[in-house]
Amino acid sequence: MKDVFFIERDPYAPVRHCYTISKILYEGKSKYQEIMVLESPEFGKLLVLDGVVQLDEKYEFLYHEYLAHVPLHAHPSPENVLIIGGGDGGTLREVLKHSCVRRAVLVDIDREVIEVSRRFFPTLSCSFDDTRAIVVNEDGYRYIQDYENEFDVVLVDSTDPVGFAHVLTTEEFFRFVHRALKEDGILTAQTESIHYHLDMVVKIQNNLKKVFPIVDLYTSVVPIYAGYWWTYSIASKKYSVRTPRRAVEVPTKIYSEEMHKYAFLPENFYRRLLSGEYKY
Ligand code: AG3
Repeated sequence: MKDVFFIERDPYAPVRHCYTISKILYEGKSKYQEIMVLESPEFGKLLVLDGVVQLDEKYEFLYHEYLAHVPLHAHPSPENVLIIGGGDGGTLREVLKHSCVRRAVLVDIDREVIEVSRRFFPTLSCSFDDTRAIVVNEDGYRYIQDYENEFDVVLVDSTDPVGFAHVLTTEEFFRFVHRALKEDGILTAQTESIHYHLDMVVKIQNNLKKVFPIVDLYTSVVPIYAGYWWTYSIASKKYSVRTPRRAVEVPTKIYSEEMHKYAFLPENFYRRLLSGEYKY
């Protein structure tokens, strides 16, 4: 049999990842985007939205564990969590590992992503039926505007900032999040890579700094995202975020108290990065 290849259409990366594919499991078009599920011999199933690989079964933990567990452990008792995007359920799965979480609301604009994930990605969508989960199919940017002093932690698990996801990186959006968070709340958003998207990272960090008193940046390496050195912007109203505030009791593959601390960039390098001194 001849090899079949899938070439990713990443909107911002200067390279194109090319995957060997053993099967196309699903191809469809929702109201918002093209959705594909591919089978790869190396990575397991891939979820592809508008030509961009969002996750693979093999390495998804490297992203979801960092996105969820860093802010959730920086908070002393997160009970009420909001996830914007994340329709595959991977972030929700990690959030609900915390027994202190009483309610996790997942707001994804695209119901079809959730349906596809339930059908093809059981290890990610496994928490949708948890009694603490509430799924809302709405625009997250719209949804959050109705809340004030409501959530302990907000997580933005969005696609790249193009099209409908772009507003989720603006100062206006961060002001809505700030209002929706309790007085000691924490926000984390996935914010692209250091290598290929540094301008974007700096812009988002500056937008956050206009709104939140404590802003920081942590990273993990995600082999399937072009740019690899992936960033998460974290903004906090009250708590410092560089060390966990609670014992790590959740089962994880990579996240630990030690990895939490090492995920943050050294202070001096972080400052150089944001000031534009780090250039290549
Ligand atoms: N959301 C962030 C994916 C960003 C991928 N971008 C890229 N490869 N250029 C992932 C959704 C998983 N819950």
